[in-house]
Amino acid sequence: MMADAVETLPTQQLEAFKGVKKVPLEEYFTSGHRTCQGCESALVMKLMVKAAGPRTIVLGSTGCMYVANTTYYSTSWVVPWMHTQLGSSGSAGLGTAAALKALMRKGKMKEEPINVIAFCGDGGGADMGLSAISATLTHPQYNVLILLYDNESYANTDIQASGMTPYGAHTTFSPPGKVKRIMHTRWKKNVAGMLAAGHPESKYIGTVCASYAVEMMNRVRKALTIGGPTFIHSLDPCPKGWDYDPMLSHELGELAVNCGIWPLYDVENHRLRLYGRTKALAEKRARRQPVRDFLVRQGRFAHLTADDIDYFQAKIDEMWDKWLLPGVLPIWKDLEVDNPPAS
Ligand SMILES: Cc1ncc(C[n+]2csc(CCOP(=O)(O)OP(=O)(O)O)c2C)c(N)n1
Ligand code: SF4
Ligand SMILES: [Mg+2]
Repeated sequence: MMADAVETLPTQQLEAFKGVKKVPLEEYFTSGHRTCQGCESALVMKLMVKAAGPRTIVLGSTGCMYVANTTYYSTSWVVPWMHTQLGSSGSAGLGTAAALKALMRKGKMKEEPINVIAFCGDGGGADMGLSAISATLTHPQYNVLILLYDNESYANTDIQASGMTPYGAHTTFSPPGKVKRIMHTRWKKNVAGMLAAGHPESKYIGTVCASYAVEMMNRVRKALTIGGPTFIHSLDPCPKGWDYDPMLSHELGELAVNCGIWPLYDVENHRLRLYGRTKALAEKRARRQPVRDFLVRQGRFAHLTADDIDYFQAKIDEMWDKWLLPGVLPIWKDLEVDNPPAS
């Protein structure tokens, strides 16, 4: 018996930009927003929609990228844009893709491939809205990209710790004190790896960093072209929450990749591929930078002692030396086999 084929709509065929000179000048996220100087998440919005092009609908959950981009009847979005509740980017994205499909099927809209991108912050996506994103990734019949912009805190409400806040960071929920120096002791959640491991219906899951802008845009183009439900996780330096001079945003993104704390990879049609600087590190063509170089540039880690930094480095080394898929899957390599029962 043949299984019913999943009915999907065609996607836009967006070829990779072959170098920065091939990137179009048109902007679909323009000036007039009110994000902080040096806000990398604003750059992510700009590059994301530049990569997607004009026939795109963007949805976004509450957070800096909602509040600062749509203030008092003004907006920097040139494409259609809609706000959705904190925690709802998955549902809003899936609902929009389903609605477009139904309208086209009923002849109420011209049939054409329209990109649907739903973005969320780490609070809205990696914590509160994880279940809705997971549900979306189980529906292969809808074309929707979820982009999680990760500034490692609930930034818009004044930098509360999220599941994505790194070990030891000073947030308004974890201020270092005289009695207890490290208030935030959890290692960052591994969202892209978790989603890739658990969602066989998704044909694209990847990580990006806007310091590598063309590579980042090409991941967005790839996800939209492959279609179905897809997911991209972006690490975004945030001058306010990470407490550094805004001119360092680009450098901090590079440092996060080069010290191995933020591995760049694609899981495309279930095949894992490291790319860019991460590939060079894994192939030992480049050396991992000490995480100290990344930490000392940020006020949120100013209270860390040399021992704390050693601990941080040891945890990163563990990601690369002990994980089954280095930097991707936090299951340790040494396979334990239960002793068979004595017969
Ligand atoms: C259900 C709900 N709880 C709390 C809030 C208050 N709130 C608005 S934005 C925000 C922070 C969201 O953090 P994140 O998703 O990481 O986005 P960021 O602000 O960092 O860009 C919070 C807690 C809300 N809007 N809705
Ligand atoms: S707090 Fe951070 S994420 Fe929010 S607008 Fe400022 S720099 Fe951007
Ligand atoms: Mg956030």
